[in-house]
Amino acid sequence: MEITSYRITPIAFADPPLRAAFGLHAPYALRTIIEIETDAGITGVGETHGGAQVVEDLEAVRDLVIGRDPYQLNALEALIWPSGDHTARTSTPWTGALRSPARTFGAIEVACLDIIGKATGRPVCDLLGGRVRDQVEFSAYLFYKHAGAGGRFGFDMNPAATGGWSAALQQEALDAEALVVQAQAMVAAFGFKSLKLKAGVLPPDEELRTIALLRAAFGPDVPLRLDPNANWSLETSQRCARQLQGVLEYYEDPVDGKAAMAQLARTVDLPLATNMCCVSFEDIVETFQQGSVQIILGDHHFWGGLRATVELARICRVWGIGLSMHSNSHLGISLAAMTHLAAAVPNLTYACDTHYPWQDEELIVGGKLQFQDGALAVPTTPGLGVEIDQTELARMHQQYLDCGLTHRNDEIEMQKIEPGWAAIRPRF
Ligand code: GKR
Ligand code: MG
Repeated sequence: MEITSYRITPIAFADPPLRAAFGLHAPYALRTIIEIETDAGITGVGETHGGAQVVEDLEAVRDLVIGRDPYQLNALEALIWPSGDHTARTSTPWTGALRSPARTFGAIEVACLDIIGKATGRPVCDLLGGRVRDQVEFSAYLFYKHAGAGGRFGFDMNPAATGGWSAALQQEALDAEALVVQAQAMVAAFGFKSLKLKAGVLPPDEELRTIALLRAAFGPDVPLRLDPNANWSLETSQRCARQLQGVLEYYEDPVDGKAAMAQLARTVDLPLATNMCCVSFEDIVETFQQGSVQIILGDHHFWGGLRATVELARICRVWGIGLSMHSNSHLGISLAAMTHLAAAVPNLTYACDTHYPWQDEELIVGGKLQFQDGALAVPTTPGLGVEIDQTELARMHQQYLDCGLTHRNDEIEMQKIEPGWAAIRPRF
């Protein structure tokens, strides 16, 4: 089989004004869609991070992809990997310094696995060794936020006119009480059984109060996670840990960097997790030797694809490190890939992160994937099990062109509502 066409389409979709350590989400989130066609008439799809640099990286390997056999992933990886600068890392504040060839190859690999699955009549999880579970559990991802749901019309909608999750999607949530209302709406709509709070936004005591109210509202059987995205000093992290001990399932990236996380690990009795200080295979030795974390949030979008993340899982298993899954704003192609991956990794025992409930738009045929009791059923159809609605893809591409955003910059967005705001870390 031979790859005959390679299409890269940048898209934008409405994203609510969510807050994190880095500032404020823009009214649109950016992603990139990959479509690979073969001479067998089979097309595979993939989804990855968005923006001009991502598109440029994917376009740079066009000649390496065209004419290749999609089954020969090792050869393709060996070609793509050295094509990028090995020492230069693409740095995003929310995930740390990433290897851009890993991201580029990962996106192409997913599309190739979709092709192989369709050609062999097998779901992608079967190509990763087969499912160990039929349902993949996801966690509620809670954000402090401003009013509105993003996009052009988000700020004009009236929350009182809609109900349930649609209202919560619009509603401001800038204190502990409002966050609990958001959590209740999300759990009622999607059935999630664990909760993650995006922290590093409000003064730490308010975030601790939020955790206390969540615990009171949901009880001790609902695991809670807290992620300040390295916006707390070591002292703040230690002080807060004393109150979070016995309450959190894990404490995600309170401080910045492997060394500070290791120092924290020595003084607190809470499992530490990361998607910031260990984001590539090159980080593993130092992270594990220093004892910086007990859990890694894997993500096939930057670890180098689905197969690479399966390899990461085995390394974690050998070292006794737990595995969870990271997410950024994304649509259904990514969610389908995450679900196949989670289905095939025995030691992915934590409910996966997903931003998906925050996205109202979708470009897969049939509309949004549906959670049942906080979980997604692992697809049984060939490939990823999702197809692109070309009309929606074209619309979201136009939205990308019209919105004028070429990369995510939460600091600039924050300055629009708070002039002079700077993304200083640690803030607290
Ligand atoms: O979307 O603001 C956000 C999150 O903070 C995201 O950028 C992070 O990558 O979800 C993330 C995390 O650190 O877990
Ligand atoms: Mg995180």
